[in-house]
Amino acid sequence: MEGSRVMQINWYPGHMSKAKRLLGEQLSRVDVAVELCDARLPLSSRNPDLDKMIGGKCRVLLLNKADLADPSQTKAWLALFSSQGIAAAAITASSQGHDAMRLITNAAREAVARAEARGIKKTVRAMVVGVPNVGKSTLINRLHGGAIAKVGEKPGVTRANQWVHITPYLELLDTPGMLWPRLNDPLAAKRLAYIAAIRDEVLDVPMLAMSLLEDLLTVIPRAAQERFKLTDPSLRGIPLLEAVCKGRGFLMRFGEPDMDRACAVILDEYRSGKLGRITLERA
Ligand SMILES: Nc1nc2c(ncn2[C@@H]2O[C@H](COP(=O)(O)OP(=O)(O)OP(=O)(O)O)[C@@H](O)[C@H]2O)c(=O)[nH]1
Ligand SMILES: [Mg+2]
Repeated sequence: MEGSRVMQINWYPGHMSKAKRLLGEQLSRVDVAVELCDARLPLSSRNPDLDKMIGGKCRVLLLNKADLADPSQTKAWLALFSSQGIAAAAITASSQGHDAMRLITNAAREAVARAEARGIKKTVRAMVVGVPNVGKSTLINRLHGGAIAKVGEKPGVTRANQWVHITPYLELLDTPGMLWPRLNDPLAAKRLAYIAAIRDEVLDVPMLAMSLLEDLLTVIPRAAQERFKLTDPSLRGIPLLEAVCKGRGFLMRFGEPDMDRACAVILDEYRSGKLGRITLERA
């Protein structure tokens, strides 16, 4: 561990390239593309290629996990997307789905009307895409009204495409989470790791936790100092982690700091919202 600046993310996602090929194929067959991003990272958790891949198709953007993001920042992001002509809404898929449903229905309105003009009652097909762990399957379960798609707090839970009937006239396609060339951007990659869009197993966890805590000390200094019982806000690197161990009592048998425990707690408490509602990217 030499400091967050040199953190390497070794990420060889075997099923990702297959997912990308399937995404392209499926996009040509659906009426609407539903893009989920994480409301805490509205920039880094979006796919820069999706515009190209979707072409002229209807699309909606859902900023999920809004319950974990700063509401005023979410509002600012929505205003920005609206000014760019993107139909977007902030949602908390784990507790409600009607805003998502409204947006999807709206996006499909023209296709439905065209079919109706030909005397056909159309079944709208929409595909749900986004980075791993953003809540795609959770949203589908919410709209379906039951646990039809597997969800989990780790990335890479959904391994294959799955069509789910929401109503007789709406079907949603659940897809495996995709990481895209964002990983070429080390800052975006690091932030995606903070929100567990990248598996911890392929990461240098101590480096990641240290870097997250350093970022939190910049974004929410008081809350972070309080939560981790830090008395010297200028600490960085290993001494910072040691201070967390001391402050929170993460000590081993002979009093040495339990660094692994401190790292796990830093990541877990940020991810579960215990430090408050924090948006890491400003609109
Ligand atoms: N706090 C919060 N947690 C959520 C929300 N939506 C989903 N989650 C949680 O996020 C985790 C990932 O959810 P999934 O639905 O499996 O995510 P996914 O996008 O399908 O992930 P992959 O299939 O791995 O690509 C689960 O632990 C969910 O409970 C939300 O709106 N708020
Ligand atoms: Mg899934």
